[in-house]
Amino acid sequence: MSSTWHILGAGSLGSLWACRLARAGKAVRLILRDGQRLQAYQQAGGLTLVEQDQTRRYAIPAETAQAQGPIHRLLVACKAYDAAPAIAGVAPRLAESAEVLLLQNGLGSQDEVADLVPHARCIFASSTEGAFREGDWQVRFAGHGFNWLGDPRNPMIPAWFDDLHEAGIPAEWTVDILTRLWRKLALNCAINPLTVLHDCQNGGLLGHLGEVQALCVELARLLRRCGQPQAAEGLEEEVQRVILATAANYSSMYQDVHAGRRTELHYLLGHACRAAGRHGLQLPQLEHLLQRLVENLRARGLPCD
Ligand code: NAD
Ligand code: KPL
Repeated sequence: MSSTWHILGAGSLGSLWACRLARAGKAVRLILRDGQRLQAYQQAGGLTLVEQDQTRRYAIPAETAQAQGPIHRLLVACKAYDAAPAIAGVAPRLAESAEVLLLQNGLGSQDEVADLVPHARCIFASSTEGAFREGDWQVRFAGHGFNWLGDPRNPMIPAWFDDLHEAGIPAEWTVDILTRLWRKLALNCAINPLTVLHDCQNGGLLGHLGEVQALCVELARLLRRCGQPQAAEGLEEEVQRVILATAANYSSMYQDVHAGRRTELHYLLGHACRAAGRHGLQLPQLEHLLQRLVENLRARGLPCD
């Protein structure tokens, strides 16, 4: 079986993973959107990683989804709303025993992907690392963090897991990946939409702690109803800790909105509200938050799904 890492989505996180794996001598191939992007990439001569004051270019080979050859190991690093359409483009190339690592934030996109490639093993990741694009094919490693990986259907650690340590990618295998993803989703639901609505940095929410607290109460009820009691434990305290620790930062949703980009709302607050609906749970604060956010995005001319 080939040990090449195919990377679908050469944006911020995909480039960060690609450069670190390539730097460690692992075989990496980027899968780019189309021939035009491939040509632009080839002209740039590779991906550039900026880390503190060090800048280095990696001439990682690239192709489009239409290239020939089986894919055994695929890292999907698109936004949550792009993951399923992107995987549909490479699905015919996925080998029978392929492993697909999904880096998307939130919940819902992982199941959309798994439904499209039932023969592949889908591994979910929850990442607290931070990276952003400084320009085309150039990414800055902005925040050290951690990656939890797991497969809700199979607790066996993948054979390639040590590649991550060798590449300096901090990661741990967990059998509770869904708990991790639900917890992060709850944190994002309690913080991100309010930063958009109040037009503030995370620390600005210290002036709206009543609203934050009411959301945390409902989110904890939802987590317990969804069979995630551990993810509900001490949620409000952690939300307050994150607000304080990231007081000077703008949330990822705030940054998306202010850059005129589509948000991942559907896989965050949208997912929470749909899950509540399925369980017949009334969560008026969360519902109202979703409604206000949708109106806000619509008024800005941004997609609200
Ligand atoms: P990004 O927008 O920087 O990169 C996504 C890339 O996927 C883009 O280059 C886009 O062109 C590409 N893409 C989309 N559809 C494609 C297709 N069909 N074929 C090939 N390429 C395609 O996004 P990102 O910031 O790297 O985020 C990726 C995921 O990781 C998101 O779910 C995000 O929430 C999560 N995440 C990001 C960070 C971070 O710091 N950037 C941290 C934690 C989690
Ligand atoms: O993950 C975040 C984000 O901005 O997306 C934090 C900092 C936790 C805020 O929800």
